[in-house]
Amino acid sequence: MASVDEAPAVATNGSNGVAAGIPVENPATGAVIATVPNLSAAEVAELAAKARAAQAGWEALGFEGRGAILNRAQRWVMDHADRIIETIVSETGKTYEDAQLAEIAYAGSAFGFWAKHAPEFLADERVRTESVFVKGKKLVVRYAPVGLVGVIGPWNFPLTNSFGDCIPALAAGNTVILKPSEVTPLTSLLMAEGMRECGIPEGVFQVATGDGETGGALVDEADLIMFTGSTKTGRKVLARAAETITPVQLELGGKDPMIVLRDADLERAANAAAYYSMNNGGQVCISTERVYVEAPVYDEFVDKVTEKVRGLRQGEPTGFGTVEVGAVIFPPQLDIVERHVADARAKGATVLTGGRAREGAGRFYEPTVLVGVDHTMACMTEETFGPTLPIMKVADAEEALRLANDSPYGLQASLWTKDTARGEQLARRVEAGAVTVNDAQVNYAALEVPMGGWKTSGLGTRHGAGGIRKYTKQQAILVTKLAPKKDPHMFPYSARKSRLLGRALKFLYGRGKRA
Ligand code: TXE
Repeated sequence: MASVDEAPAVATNGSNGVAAGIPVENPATGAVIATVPNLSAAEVAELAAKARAAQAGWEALGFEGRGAILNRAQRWVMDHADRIIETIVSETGKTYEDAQLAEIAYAGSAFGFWAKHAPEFLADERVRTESVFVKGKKLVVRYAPVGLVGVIGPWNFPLTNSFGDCIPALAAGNTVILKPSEVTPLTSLLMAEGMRECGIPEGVFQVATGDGETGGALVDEADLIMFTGSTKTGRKVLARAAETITPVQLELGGKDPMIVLRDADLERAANAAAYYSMNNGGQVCISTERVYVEAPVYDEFVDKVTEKVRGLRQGEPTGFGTVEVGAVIFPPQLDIVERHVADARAKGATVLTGGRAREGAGRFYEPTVLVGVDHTMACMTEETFGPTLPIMKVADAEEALRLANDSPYGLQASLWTKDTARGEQLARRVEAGAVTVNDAQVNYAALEVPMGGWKTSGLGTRHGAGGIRKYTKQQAILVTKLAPKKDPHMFPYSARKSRLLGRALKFLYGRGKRA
């Protein structure tokens, strides 16, 4: 298990002396706050051996035994919420509110949800077959844990997106190695401490701090990989997993469109546009990244949004209520945001507010509203993942839908209209894994419904029954109790038996009605 050296930061060698440590920075101040080991492939293999040794015992605890530990962890998160929030804020520079609402609330609810629903989602299923050849036999489908799950996480939500995916994997009876982003490893290490305090057996949950190579080594060791991050790295993970035929689940980038129709509640839509594009500094996989507004309400909507975004406070978060928009977590992300805004400006877009990096300590980009944009601009087609909101005027809903679907991504989308029945119909024409009407992002809190991307936004889903079954192998069990010494289809073959079977098949399926 990796551990953390608190500041003063010094290079920390992995136990094999293979790789140097990774400094962890507070993006809101620029200060280095800790250094964590950069685990080598050999060290990841050691963790994997420990995990494999622990798996059978963990599985044998059953849903009840595992659920008891997960429920204890739920209480632990609530009891230590302040410390967890401080840790998240220190390594991300996000606001206290972003850490509380999107991370503490999520972890709290997820521990309870999976402890409660794992037994139901993974219960043995008795199956009745339509096949006359198998009638009378007992058929059972069961869900067995895959064994060792490797979770590779990003930096935008160190608790929700990295640790959150470990919870259902553990509930299903797997052991887990979490490879957090090298940018934000401290929250995962804190959660490992919490899980130990809650009585999780040695080796069941481990954290492998390190960079992309550590992640690659985990792909080689695990029985299944749950990856959240960029589409580019997701492709690399898939390719590497192909070497060992390891299944991979991917939650990748997005370019979520917001479609504002002429009959929308403009005040609510404008508040939502400001919030869902700027919360977490716009570093949300399901952030509102582009807006299409029907011409008759375009000017009013733009005015409202611009006024709201202009009023947002930004800077180092020092407590609840201090700022609305925090730091840019990942250093190269600032370059991407700057490139998208510069590209838009060069092609004729107008910046109504923001439009530059903030000067002074820390890494910040001003909350930005862009208009006069179109699909020749990167800000409308590539994931920006920053506090920017490009707004485009469209003639009607048809044009908005066409442009919304003109993207390699398909994670989420939102539609804004008072005619909710029409909104629901239009939602079905959007190519995205989730579509919200008069809302955005909050579907993530409904752990009952699947969350996952279409197109290049991902493979598989989290949440819902599928969100835990993906961590299992299905096994079909057939049991024959009463049977003759020999079934009619067994050897020897005879022309008479085959003629009879032919007639029986014609009777059964000849008119297509019994299919
Ligand atoms: O992600 P990476 P980055 C998007 C966002 C951002 C971009 C890049 O657009 O600009 O991704 O972010 C590990 N084998 N999102 O560079 O590289 C890495 O160490 C195995 C969307 O941080 O995908 C980290 O733990 N693992 C997103 C994790 O992969 C490897 C959230 C993610 O890193 C690896 C964050 C390799 N070869 C960014 N290389 C979302 N969907 O929410 C790196 N890693």
